[in-house]
Amino acid sequence: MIKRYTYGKVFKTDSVQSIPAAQIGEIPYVKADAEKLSFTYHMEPDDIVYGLGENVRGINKRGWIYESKCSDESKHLEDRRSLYAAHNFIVVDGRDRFGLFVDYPGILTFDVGYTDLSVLTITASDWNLDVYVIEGNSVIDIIRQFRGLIGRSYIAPRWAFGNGQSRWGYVTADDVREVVKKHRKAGVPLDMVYLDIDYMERFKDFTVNSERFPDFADFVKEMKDQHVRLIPIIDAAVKEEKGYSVYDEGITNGYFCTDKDGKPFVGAVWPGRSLFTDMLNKDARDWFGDQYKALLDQGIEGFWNDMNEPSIFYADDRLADVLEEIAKMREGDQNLDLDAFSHFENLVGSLSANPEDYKKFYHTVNGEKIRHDKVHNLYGYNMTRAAGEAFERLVPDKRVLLFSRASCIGMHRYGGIWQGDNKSYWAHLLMNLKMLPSLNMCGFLYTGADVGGFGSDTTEDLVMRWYALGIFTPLLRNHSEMGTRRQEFYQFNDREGFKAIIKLRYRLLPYLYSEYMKAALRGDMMFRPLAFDHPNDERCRTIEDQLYLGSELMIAPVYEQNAQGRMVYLPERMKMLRFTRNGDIEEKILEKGDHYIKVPLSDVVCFLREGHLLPLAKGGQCVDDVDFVNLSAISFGENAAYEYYHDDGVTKNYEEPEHWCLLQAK
Ligand code: MIG
Repeated sequence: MIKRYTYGKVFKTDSVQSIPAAQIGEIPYVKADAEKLSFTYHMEPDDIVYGLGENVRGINKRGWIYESKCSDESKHLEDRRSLYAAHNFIVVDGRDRFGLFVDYPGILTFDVGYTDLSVLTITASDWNLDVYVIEGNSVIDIIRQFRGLIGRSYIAPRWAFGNGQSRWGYVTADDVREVVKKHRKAGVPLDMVYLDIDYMERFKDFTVNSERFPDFADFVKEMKDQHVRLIPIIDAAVKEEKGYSVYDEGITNGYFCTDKDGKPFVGAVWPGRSLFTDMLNKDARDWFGDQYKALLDQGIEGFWNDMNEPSIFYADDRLADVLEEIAKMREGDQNLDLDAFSHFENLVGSLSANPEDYKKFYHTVNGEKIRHDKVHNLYGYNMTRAAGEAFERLVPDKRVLLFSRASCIGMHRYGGIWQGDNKSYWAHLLMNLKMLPSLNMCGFLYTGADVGGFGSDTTEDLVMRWYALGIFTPLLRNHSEMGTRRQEFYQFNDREGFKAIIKLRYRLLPYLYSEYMKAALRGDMMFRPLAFDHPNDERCRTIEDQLYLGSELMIAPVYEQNAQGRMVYLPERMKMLRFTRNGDIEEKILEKGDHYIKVPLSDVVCFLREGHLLPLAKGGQCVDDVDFVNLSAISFGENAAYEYYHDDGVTKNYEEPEHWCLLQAK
C-alpha cells in the first residue's frame, strides 16, 4: 500500500509516473517537524536501513550521514556524503517495515544514526515536498510497489550487454582500431569502444574532430562491420563560441540557464567558458535532445552523458574576483605565512563546484524563474531525459544505449548510470558490489562500475578480480583516466586468464539478459542482498559481500589482494559452479553453512540454487554472434527449470507472450 503525504508547494519532478491523491492526516512511522524541516524515526539496534542508490558505504546505510546532492565527486572515499546521484528512497526493516520516498528536487540529508546512533533524521532545505510511505508484506514487496510507482526501468539494446573497452586517451581513429585489432586477434570478445572527450572538436558537443576522425560515418561503419559499436560521450555544458550552431541556436532561442538579470549564465568546464542548457524547460530539452541526431545520422547507436551534476570548474564572475585577489597578493611581499598560504590555496580551491555558484543561475519552468540550487538534483536526470525523449521521436522503433553520470529517481526510465570516477582501489571493487542492490531498488538496472578502477594506477590482479565481478553486471566496461597505468587486458601477462573470464560473460548472456528483462518488466531487482530472500536468517542480515543474482545464482567475488579464496556463507544447500581458465565447469554440491572456497585468480565461482537451472550459450566474439536459442544448461535438483525471456534485443515490443518459455533439464 502506497500513501502520499504532501507539504508546502511541491515542484513537479516527474520522478513518479502517476501521482496518487494526497493523504489527510499525520504521516505514519516518522515524526514530521515543519520548523526543523525534518522527519525523524527511532531505530532499534538491529533495524536495517536499505536504499539511497548510488552513495558511499554499505548496503545497510546505518552509521553515516548522506546527502542527496548530485556532485562531481571523484574520490568516493568513506568520508564523502554524496556521489553523483540523488536517490531518496529507503526501506526500514526491523521493528517496523516500511519504504519511504522523498520526492524533492533540492538538497536533502539522510542522517542514518550519525548524530545519534539510534535516530534516523531526514532534513530538507525547505518544506515543499512529497513523501511516500509504502507498506508491504516483505522488503521485496515494498520495493516492487515502489518500482510500480516510478515506472518501468530503461531497457538497453542487447548488444550493450557485451564487453566494452574505454579509456580517456583514445584520441584518434587509429587508437580505436588498435583496441579492436588487439581484441579480435587474441580472441577476446568485444562489442563496444567508448569515445571520450577527445573525439570532439575542442570539446564541443555534437561535433567530431575531423583530423583525428576523418570521415567519421565511414569509420563508424568500418567498426560496425567488425561488430563494434562506438559510444561517444556527451558533456552537459555547451561551449561559448559564435558560429558554433549549438551555441548560436541556444542563445537565439533563450535555451540556456540565465543569471538573475536574465543574461545567459557562464561557467567553465572542459571547453572553457560554457553555457548550461535549461534542461527543465521542455522546449530547451527537446532542442538539446534533437542535437543527438547529428551523431545518430552518422551511425552512432549509443551515448554516455557526463558532467551533468552539472559539474562547474569555475563561474565567470568568481574567477574574476579570485584573479583580482591574487593580483593583490602578488603586489604584496609574497611572504605567505600559514594563514596567508591557506587563504591563497582556498581561493583557487573554492572555484570548482562552489555551492554559491549553484545559486547564481535560473531555470524557466512554465514561465516561472526557479533558482538552480532548489532543483539541483533534476539536472542530470533531465539531460538524459532530453536524449531519451529525442530517441523516441527520432528512432522510435529502435533501442539506443544511453547512460548517465548524474541521476535522480525518474531518470531510470530513460537510461542507466555508470558508477562514476572510482579508483583502482580494492575497496572500490567491493563498493561496486554493494551499490548494485541499492541501485536496483531505485530502478537503476543498466549499471556497472569502471572495471579496473578509473583513477590511480591499477594492478593486473585487481583488473582480473574486477572482471570476475564485472561479467555479472549489465554494463561491463573497462575504463580508466588519462595519465594512469593502461589497463586493457593486453597490457598484462596473463592474457589467457582475462580471455577466459570475458568469454564466460558471453556464455552467460542468455541468462543475464533474461534476468535483466524480468527485473525491468516486473519491477524486480536483478541483484539482491541475501536477507531479502532469507528474512529470518540472522547471518544473512549482516552479509554485504555476497548477492543473489536473479532467482538462480549467488555471487561472492574475491575483493582482497593476494587472497587465494574467501569464506562464503550459504544460506541454503547450493551447487558451487567453478568456471576455470581452460573453459571447464566444475560442479560441487555444498551444504548450508560456512565454506572456505579457493578461487585462483582466473577462476570465476558462483552458486546455483536447488531446483534451478542456469542456461548457457556457446559464447561468441560479439553479441551478434551468440546463439540465444540453442542452449546448454547446468541444473541442480530434480525438475529444475528456468523461465527464459528471449526477444530480438533491438526492437521494443517487450510484452509479447512468445518471448517467454520454460527451459527444463533433459
Ligand atoms: O572531469 O571525459 O566520469 O569517465 O573519462 C573528468 C573525461 C571528465 C569524467 C568521467 C570520466 C571521463 C572524464 N570525465
